[in-house]
Amino acid sequence: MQDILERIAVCIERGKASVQSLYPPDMRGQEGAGELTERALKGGISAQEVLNKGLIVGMFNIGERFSRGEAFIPDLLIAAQSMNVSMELLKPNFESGELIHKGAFIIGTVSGDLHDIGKNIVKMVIKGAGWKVIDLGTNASTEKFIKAMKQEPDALVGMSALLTTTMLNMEKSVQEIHSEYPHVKLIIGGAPVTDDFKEKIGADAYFPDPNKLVDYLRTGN
Ligand code: B1M
Repeated sequence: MQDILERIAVCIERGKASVQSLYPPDMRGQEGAGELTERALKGGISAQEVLNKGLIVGMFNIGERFSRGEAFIPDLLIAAQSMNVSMELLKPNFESGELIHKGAFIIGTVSGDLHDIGKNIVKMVIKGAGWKVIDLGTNASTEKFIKAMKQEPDALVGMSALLTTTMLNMEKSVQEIHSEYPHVKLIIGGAPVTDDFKEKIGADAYFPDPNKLVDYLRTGN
């Protein structure tokens, strides 16, 4: 079964979404991320394990190759497409949560940032934990967050950033929102974000992964 998770990771890394995908040519006719994800779930591997040991590993690997100049933007894009195919299949396992909402959670990727895979995973897990999620998408400006907050005054607000450059926009959004709405809980995350950064910009909480965020939502600390 370990083997199937490794194969999923390779499919994500190489952008092999399904058996029909023509790319990459050396994998033509082989099962892709979609078929392998379905098979892993049917074989009893949990959605969480498929996510952590298959999808996220594949994405990490393509990111490393991109850093070394061995992969390029189109490679990242087809990896992201394959990831989305698998995530759609995992979704029902995460979102089978309760119908009564525990509260509202506004989430968006900050201004200037187009990365949404991590944000979408966080959204999926929080929804599964019984929260109503208002998704502002990517490139979400401070104004967009504030507009959503006016519609959901009791909501917690989550921001994701994947670029060191857009962390500066996150800082700006956190400070602008907190100066006008000091009571609103602002939660931040994303690969380059740290606890020190949270302290520096005055956000209320930082979580490296959605599960820790869900613990916080459940327990309040
Ligand atoms: Co880009 N990219 N990218 N990219 N990309 C990174 C982030 C990079 C690290 C790659 C690299 O150099 N190794 C690098 C950033 C370097 C830096 O800033 N220091 C980078 C760059 C440079 C860029 C461009 C500038 C490239 C260019 O144009 N020259 C460009 C920027 C575009 C823009 O945003 N304005 C760009 C573009 C893209 C694509 C569009 C091609 C594509 C995104 C597609 C999409 O998202 N729909 C893409 C991708 C796929 C990546 C990598 C390979 C993968 C990102 C990802 O999805 N990771 C990435 C390299 C990497 O991360 N290894 C890279 C998987 C995801 C599950 O993890 O998002 O961290 P993550 O989310 C995690 C946690 O962080 C946490 O939970 C998630 C699940 O565990 N989390 C939260 C996230 N948000 C949270 C919020 C919370 C709590 C937890 O509370 C609210």
